[in-house]
Amino acid sequence: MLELQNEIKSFDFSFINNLAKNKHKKAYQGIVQYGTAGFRTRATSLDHVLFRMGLLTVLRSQVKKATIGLMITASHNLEIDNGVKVVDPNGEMLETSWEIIATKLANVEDDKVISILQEIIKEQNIDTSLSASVIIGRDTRSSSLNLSQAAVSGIKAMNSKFIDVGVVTTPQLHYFVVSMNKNRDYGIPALEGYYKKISEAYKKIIETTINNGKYSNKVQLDAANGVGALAIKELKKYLNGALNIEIYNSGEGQLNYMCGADYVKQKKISPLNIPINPYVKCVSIDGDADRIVYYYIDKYNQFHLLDGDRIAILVADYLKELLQQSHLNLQLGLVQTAYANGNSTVYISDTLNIPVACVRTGVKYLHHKALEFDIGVYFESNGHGTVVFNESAINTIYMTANNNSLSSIQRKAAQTLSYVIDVVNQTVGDAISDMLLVELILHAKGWDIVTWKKSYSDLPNKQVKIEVQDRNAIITTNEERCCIKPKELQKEIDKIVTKYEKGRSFVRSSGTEDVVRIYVECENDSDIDKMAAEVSLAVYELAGGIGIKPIIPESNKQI
Ligand code: 16G
Ligand code: ZN
Repeated sequence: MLELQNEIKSFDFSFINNLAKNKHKKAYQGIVQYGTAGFRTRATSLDHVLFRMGLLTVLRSQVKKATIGLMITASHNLEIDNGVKVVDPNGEMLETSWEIIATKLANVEDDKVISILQEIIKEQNIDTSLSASVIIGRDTRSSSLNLSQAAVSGIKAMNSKFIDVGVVTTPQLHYFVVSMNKNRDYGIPALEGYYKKISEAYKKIIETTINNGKYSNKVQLDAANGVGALAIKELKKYLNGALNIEIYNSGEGQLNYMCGADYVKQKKISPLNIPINPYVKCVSIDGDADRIVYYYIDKYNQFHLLDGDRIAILVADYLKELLQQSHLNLQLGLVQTAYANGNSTVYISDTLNIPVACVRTGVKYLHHKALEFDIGVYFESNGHGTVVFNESAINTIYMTANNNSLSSIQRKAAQTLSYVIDVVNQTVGDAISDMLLVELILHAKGWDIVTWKKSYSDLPNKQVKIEVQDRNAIITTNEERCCIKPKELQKEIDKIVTKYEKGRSFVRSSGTEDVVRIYVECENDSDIDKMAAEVSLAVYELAGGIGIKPIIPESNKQI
């Protein structure tokens, strides 16, 4: 069980000042920005940022009168990078107005740290005599331990209580924050509580549904040489063979290097070190285990990706089925971003008849939108996503499951839904719990991975990035689907897309790298490279591209 260390006292600003100017002084003079996934940059530039985030989370905890989380990870980035994100009391990402505060505090000179802290206290009207608590976790990067110590140094300097949970996945840290704040209604705030909750619910569903088809419970899992490998090894102990997970890239190689969910999704190829046999179900998760994609190769050695869009559809379709069987009138909805494949959106709205919303990139936007439904499924196509159930949906499901006056079919479907609630990590996308969710659905449907893939075909698509002088030169609207600055760029994009059947393209500045990202999709595979190059060239010329100028290939040639 987690235990809080360090008792609250009043702040000693001169002590904090001393730490800021000496032990945790700025080693990096560039600007760091709290982006979609917190601060993320070279690990060597982050010590002062972590110290200051330790200070800040204590204030945040006092404002929210709740436990706040601090996760040290750079997710799918290579080992050389690191990062930190703050987790708000309900497991959400830090509130936007505090991202600005965090950025300010992270960037001021060492001797200004105290005055900024005092400014925050005053502006936010913080009662600094209140008790505070912070939960801090880290991924397996070699830089993560020192960085977590810098954060602890900040937390201790503010005399706050804290729990250092050590090496955990990002979703586990979110789970801890929520279970600490919800008085255990959500789950027991310990790793054992996490594993038990998801594995027991999973086993219950598997036991009560019959695999009457092609389903195989074998999964080859690429753990990106990250923390997910440790977590899956642990999970296996709780699953007792209910799922046969073979783990690859479990830490012997370099973190996220030619492996992991992001690599597989972007390159559309298998990762290093995973046995390639036709039709074997494979899974890649990312370095902090909050993203997941499925894939297989066919007998012609062709690679087939089942990304976040497919997972969302599989999950939403299954939930709809259970809602129908249990006669529950709950509003189910799905949330995507502009990156979702056009055919997936058409399939959801036209074939599944499930309302689908589009929001801008970044988990917080998807999560927030999904909360508008009784049951909201959200996934980015990169494999980050989950399902959120509102309180009244949860109560209705439990009541139906236990209502003996209803038919056994109705009750059983509601019972299954109640187990699904426990398999899902509602606090944030969780590769491990998402895998269990996918597996239990495939099991219930009796599907192999090929059958799953057959429901619809993706439009050919491509993502590229262009380095620009200033990524803020690109401003978008309409959930990133339309570029309003530079002014002429959208007109150019519109001209290009009309040349291609089912053509669609958008550009946006990255929230995690100094680049502009470009997405293109169209009907014909042979057009995709050309289309991507044309949009890239337009971005390069109109948005201040640097480096090598994109070349438009003749049809069918690679860029
Ligand atoms: C971050 C986001 C992810 C988004 C990605 C986009 C969170 C926790 N993570 O990893 O949702 O897809 O950024 O990156 O919000 P980009 O802005 O560089 O394209
Ligand atoms: Zn991640």
